[in-house]
Amino acid sequence: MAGLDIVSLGEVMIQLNALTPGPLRSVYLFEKHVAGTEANVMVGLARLGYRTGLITRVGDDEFGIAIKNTLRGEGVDVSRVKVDPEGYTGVYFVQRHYPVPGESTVLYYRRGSAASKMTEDDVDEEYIKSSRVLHITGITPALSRTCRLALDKAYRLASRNGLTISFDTNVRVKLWKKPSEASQTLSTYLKSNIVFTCPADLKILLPGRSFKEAASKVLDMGAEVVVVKLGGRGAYARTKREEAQVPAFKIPYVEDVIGAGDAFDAAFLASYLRGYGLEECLKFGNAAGALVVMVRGDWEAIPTWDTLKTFMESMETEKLLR
Ligand code: KDG
Repeated sequence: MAGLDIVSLGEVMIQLNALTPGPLRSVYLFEKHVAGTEANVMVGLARLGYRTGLITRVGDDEFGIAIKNTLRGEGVDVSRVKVDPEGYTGVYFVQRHYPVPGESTVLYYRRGSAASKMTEDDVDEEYIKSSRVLHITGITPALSRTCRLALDKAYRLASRNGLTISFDTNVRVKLWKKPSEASQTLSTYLKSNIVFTCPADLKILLPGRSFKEAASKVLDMGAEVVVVKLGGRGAYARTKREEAQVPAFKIPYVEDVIGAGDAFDAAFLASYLRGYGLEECLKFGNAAGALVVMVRGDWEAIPTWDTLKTFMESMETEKLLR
């Protein structure tokens, strides 16, 4: 099997994104996208020159075909995307700019989906071993008990075979019975090598601390790098030796913020693996996130290195003109 750089495991869905802002009850037109946090990151890293692969299950339906074709078309290895003859592909809707301007909310139709039926048998050691990095998120263990076991197996195999593990906390409160269930389950993964998170997730996972205090606690738990995404306020990262914080790029409008965090992860990881310093990695992450929030869809606007450069140079020029 050809070697991979980064492998991931998680659900990919069909996203129906509202064409107009406002409450979904009064939205009449939707645009179809393929999306899912782990897939978004794998597409992003593929655009940035890495060989990526995804372990998942899709339904034996038109949406499953769309997902497989899209991932394959974006250069993600789909040899471990199983078509489940019994399951169906999950779907979710995106409501934009309502009730909070600039924010998006989701409505899921995914319980019992093909991906939620993944088991440990979906994860094989040869595939994990063929990669240098395992990227996982806090969404997969929220899908079902068998998904959690599958994720744990991937985590164990990655540790045993010396892969770098990257974990995005991605606490989706709608998928957990209560916040304490999320914090108990996800604490195991906080000792991954690279941890991506945000202040809202840290409040649930490590309550009663500022985000900087919580980041330092995550380092104590075993992480090597902790990255806190601050949305419109930029991003912060720290290791045992250094810390860095950079502001967000000032962009003219926000179309849909969903997927920005994944674009950030992809660009941060891509630059971190290339050996850039923390501050540079944060800037690349912010740039990728900024590009994604200006369009609907999670990954369509994730940049290549050339696009990143063009965008960042244009932002510099913009600053000089101000
Ligand atoms: O990060 C974006 C994801 O949250 C979105 O694509 C949907 O993967 C998704 C999920 O499970 O919420």
